[in-house]
Amino acid sequence: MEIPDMSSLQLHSRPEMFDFEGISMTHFFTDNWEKVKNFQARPDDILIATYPKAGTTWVSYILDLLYFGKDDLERQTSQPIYERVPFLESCFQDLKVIGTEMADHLPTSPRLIKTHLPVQLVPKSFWEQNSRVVYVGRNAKDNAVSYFHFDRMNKVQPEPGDWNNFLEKFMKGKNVFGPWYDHVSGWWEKKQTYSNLLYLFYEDLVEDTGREVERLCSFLGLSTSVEEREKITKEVQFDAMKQNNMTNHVTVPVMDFKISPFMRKGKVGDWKCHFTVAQNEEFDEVYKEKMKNTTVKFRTEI
Ligand code: PPS
Repeated sequence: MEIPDMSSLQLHSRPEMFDFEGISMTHFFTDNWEKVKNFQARPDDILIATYPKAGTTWVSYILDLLYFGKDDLERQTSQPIYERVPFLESCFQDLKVIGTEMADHLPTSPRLIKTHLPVQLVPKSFWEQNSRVVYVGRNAKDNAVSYFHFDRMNKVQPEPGDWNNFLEKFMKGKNVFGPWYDHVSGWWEKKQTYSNLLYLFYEDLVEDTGREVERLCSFLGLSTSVEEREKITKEVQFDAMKQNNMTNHVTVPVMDFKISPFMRKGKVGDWKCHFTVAQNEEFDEVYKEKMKNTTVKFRTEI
């Protein structure tokens, strides 16, 4: 695999966040907006939608193995997952990563496409084409911890500050891709009227990956054999994906693994190692208020 030349990438400073249609964003996700907005989805596309750090890579890899795992060894050994599953709104010109172009040039079908957009910003052709959508949600506390470590190590994300600072921002919804609360509840609402949407939970995937793989197969209408499903379930376990250079993101030049690995812990409940008692109490208060109008429920431990 070709590693992009970094010499031209302007990384003297982290990107600024600004308000974009009511959502905090950096220019990396808005520079290509006209093309994103007018993206032509296809009826057999599968959109993998998540708030950042909720299990995107995990579900992307599961879907990739379900569709392309058996027949294409070359794909599995030489193409990192972020090339197989383009990140629709991303636009890193210097890295030659432009999500819409990568999606348009995918040679295989169905196309698997990743997005972190809140539901109201998803290109309308996905709804018009009745494309299938797999949403993954993760409890807010673990999601916040994972996002904090990601912002520390990923040089194209805004500086997170210290943990307390980051958590304050998270509670105010001032993270790239906006408030976690609105993201998970907006997509949950969508599910009530759009039947081609499967809403998965990271905690369920950790609890019983095989069961969730089966759930995915049934949603997608795949008749994958039990043996094949068991094989895939093994291949997508945290330790296997952490060892696998096609899924662990070691090839991403803007990530500093000396600060934190991409495949960090993969646990439910790691928030307990980060939240103080006071932070937890404040977080619970804010959570109650922000989530009072939605029925979606998360587990912070299993
Ligand atoms: S991103 O950057 O938004 O695409 O990140 P994303 O892939 O959504 O989330 C990364 C977190 O998911 C964890 N992960 C897993 N956990 C358990 N099992 C498997 N197989 C797995 N694969 C990825 C990854 O470790 C990140 O969570 P943390 O809590 O930081 O470890």
